[in-house]
Amino acid sequence: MSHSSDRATSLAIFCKVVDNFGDIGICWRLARQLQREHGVAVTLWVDDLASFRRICPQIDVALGVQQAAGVTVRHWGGQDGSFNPGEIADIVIEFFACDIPPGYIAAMAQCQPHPVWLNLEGLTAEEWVEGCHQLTSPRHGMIKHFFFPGFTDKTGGLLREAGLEQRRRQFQADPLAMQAFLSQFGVTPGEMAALKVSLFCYPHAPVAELLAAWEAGSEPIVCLVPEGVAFDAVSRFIGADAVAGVSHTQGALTVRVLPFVAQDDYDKLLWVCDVNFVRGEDSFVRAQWAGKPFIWHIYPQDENLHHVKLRAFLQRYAFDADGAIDSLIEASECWNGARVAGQGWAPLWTALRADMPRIAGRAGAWQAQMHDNGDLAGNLLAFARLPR
Ligand code: TRH
Repeated sequence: MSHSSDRATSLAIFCKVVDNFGDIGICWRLARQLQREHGVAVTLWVDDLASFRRICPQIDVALGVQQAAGVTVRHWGGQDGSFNPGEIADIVIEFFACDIPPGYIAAMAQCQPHPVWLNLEGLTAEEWVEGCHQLTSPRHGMIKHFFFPGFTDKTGGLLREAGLEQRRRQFQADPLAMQAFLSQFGVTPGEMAALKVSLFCYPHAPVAELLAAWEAGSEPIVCLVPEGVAFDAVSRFIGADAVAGVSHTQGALTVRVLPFVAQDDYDKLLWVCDVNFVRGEDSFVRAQWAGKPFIWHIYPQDENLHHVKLRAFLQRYAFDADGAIDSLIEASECWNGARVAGQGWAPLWTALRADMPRIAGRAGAWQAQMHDNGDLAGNLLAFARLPR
C-alpha cells in the first residue's frame, strides 16, 4: 500500500458483472476517468472479461492481467488467494455491494492506516439516498462507507468526464463527422435526413407496437438498433434475423441493425440521433449528457420497485416552467409497463414528437442543473481523501 503525505495514489475497483453491460460499463468509465483526470493508479478487478470486451474491444479475454487506457485490468476469477498489505490499494471500491475477496479484506485490515473502503451503490432519484449517502458501517475492524451517485448536491452526482460537453458540441456542429460516423453503419444520405432514433431497451419493451406506429406514420424515421437488442421484435419487422448490417424499410420506417459498438462510439450514436431510447444506468446517464429527448427503460425489479424509481426520476426531470411534460411522462410510463397505453402507441408518439422542442429545452436546463453537483469521480475522490 503506497501512502503519499496528503494524496491517495492507488485505487482498486471490484466489479462483478451481474447482468448485461451496465456493471462493467460504469466501472470502466469510472476507472478511466480516475486515471486520466486525477492521475490515480487504478486496478479494475472484473469477473467477466467477455462482457467487458463487448464495450471495449481491446480487452483480451485470455489474460489474467492487462493494461487498457492506463488502467490495470485484472481478471477476478472468483478464486480467493492471499494478498499482502503491499498489494492493497489506498482506496478500495466495491461496486454494487459485490463481496471482495476475503484474502483481500484480511490484507486491508493489516494495513496502517486502513485503506478507504467504499461501496459504490446504484443510481436512483429517490429522496432516501440523500440520507444514506456517505453512511458508514464497521466491518472487520475497518469502516466501510456507502457512496451513492445521484441527482442532487447531497449525493455523489453523476459520472461525467471533463471536456465531455465540449466534445459533444464539436461533434454535433460537424455534419461531416456525423455523416462519416453514420455511414460506417451503412446509413444512407437519405436516411440521415430522416428523424434518427437509437433503440436500446430490455426484451419486454413494447417495441413491436412502437415500430408499427412509426411504420404507419407520415414522418420518415430511421431506427438504429444495436445487435441483440429487442431481437424478436426487430427480426419480425425485418423479416430475418436481426444481425448487424441488416436493414429493412416499410412504410415510413427504416430499421437498421448496428454492431454493438465500443463505449465511446455509443456516446456518438446518442449525440447523432434526434431521440434516444436507453436503459439501465449507464446509457441512461449518457442520454442525459447527449442533451436530446430520451425515453428510459429502467432495469426491472421485484414488486415493480422500478416503477417507483422511474416516477422518482420523472418527478425531477419531466417538469419545466410550464409544468409537467405530460407526453414524456405518459410515454415513459407506458414504455415501462407502469401505465397502459389505452389508445396504442400512435397517439403517444404523436404527442411526444410534438413536444420534442420543449423536451430538448428541458434537457439543456437539466444538464446545467446536474453540472452544479460536480461529477461522481471527482466527488468520490474528494470524499476518499478527506482526513479521517
Ligand atoms: O446493459 P444494461 O442493461 O446494464 C444494467 C444496468 O446497469 C442496471 O442498472 C444493472 O442493475 C444491470 O445492468 C445489472 O444497461 P446500461 O447500464 O445502459 O449499460 C450498457 C453499457 O453498454 C453502457 O456502458 C453503454 C454500453 N454500450 C456500448 O458500449 N455499446 C453499445 O452498442 C451499446 C448499446 C451499449
